[in-house]
Amino acid sequence: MSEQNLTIALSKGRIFDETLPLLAAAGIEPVEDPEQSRKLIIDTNHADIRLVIVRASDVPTYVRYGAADFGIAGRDVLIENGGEGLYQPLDLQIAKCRMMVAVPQGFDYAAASQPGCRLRIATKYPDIAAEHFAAKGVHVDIIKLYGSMELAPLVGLSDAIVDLVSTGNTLKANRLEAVEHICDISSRLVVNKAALKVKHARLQPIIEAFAAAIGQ
Ligand code: PRT
Ligand code: MG
Repeated sequence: MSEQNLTIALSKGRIFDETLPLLAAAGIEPVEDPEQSRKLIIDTNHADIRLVIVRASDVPTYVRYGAADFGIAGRDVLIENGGEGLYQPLDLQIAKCRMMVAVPQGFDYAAASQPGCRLRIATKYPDIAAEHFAAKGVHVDIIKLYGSMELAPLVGLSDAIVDLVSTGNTLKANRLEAVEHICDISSRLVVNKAALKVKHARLQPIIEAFAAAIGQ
């Protein structure tokens, strides 16, 4: 009986907000708003479906180990922290943004990023950054940060940053400009592979409702 309960891993904020309409399309409604509650386990209108609220970058871990049956994670997190071992049936087209290189306004990035040049890059995404610059033949010293990347070039920690940009307001407020597009990012449905088999009858209608809600 109990193995037919469902646990869904979500992060607070934009992913939670943009997931609500998809959950609603599958008939699932959280009984509490995680922004208002300190609870990390949120019940839903179904006695056997619950949400667990975790850090965005921890969603794949909860799902991989089966602590959650499925979750929603940004492509940035899946590339950088690993989507291996997870079934990824749908790109949900939510929490969309772009992975960009940004520099202080006026910095001559074209000259500084010629093949053979060396740049200091601050980022939360060292693997994505390393791969991008390796493909350009630019040498990089990568400085791993956990947040507020925009500060690094302003105080001389790095020449440039690799970070997510959506409106561009954060860059603008810090007198930075995006100079290169690395890739588009959106969030994906990630499902535990064992759960997909054992709980197929429960999971399949939810996956189908999500797909229908995004027009796929
Ligand atoms: O915040 P926390 O450190 O807990 O974790 P997180 O930043 O990984 O989580 P969260 O909830 O902020 O983001 C979850 C997911 O949303 C990310 O993994 C991305 O896939 C996606 N997403 C979409 C974004 C953005 N847009 C975004 N704009 N994640 C972060 N940002 C940040 C960006 O890093 C920058 O600091 O917002 C700032 C830029 O925004 P604009 O609108 O000023 O350009
Ligand atoms: Mg954040």
